Amino acid sequence: MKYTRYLSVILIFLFFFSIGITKAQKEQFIAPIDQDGIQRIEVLAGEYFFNPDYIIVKVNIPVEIKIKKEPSLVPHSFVIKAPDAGLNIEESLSSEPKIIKFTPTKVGKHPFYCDKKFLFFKSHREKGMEGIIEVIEKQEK
Ligand SMILES: [Cu+2]
Repeated sequence: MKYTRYLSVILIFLFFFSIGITKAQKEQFIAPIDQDGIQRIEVLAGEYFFNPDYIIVKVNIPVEIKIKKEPSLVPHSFVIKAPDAGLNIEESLSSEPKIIKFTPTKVGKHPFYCDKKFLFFKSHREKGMEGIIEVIEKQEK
């Protein structure tokens, strides 16, 4: 009987945990494919966020991310470390838009983030400057 009590405690915990996950879920942005066959996205970086912060792209189609930061003295960067998926990016950002080009070669979810950190303070990533690039299959029609 003890066992079932433990089990129900775990189930209740999982239930509330999953509600938490749903709430924390980021708004997904699906990159449109332009006439020239490039998936283009515009991203804004600031203290301490990326907008959008959940980007969906299709595999094996070139991507261009036009990214800039809000005018401020705080430096920011855009980093993705997923070389096995064709994503190996490390760019410092300015308030002039920069275009980051890559072609994702593998389906999956990859975190992107800002790797800046000031002295002993929390890193920008810890303060929320991170997001996900999700690479999905092309849906043929
Ligand atoms: Cu930053």
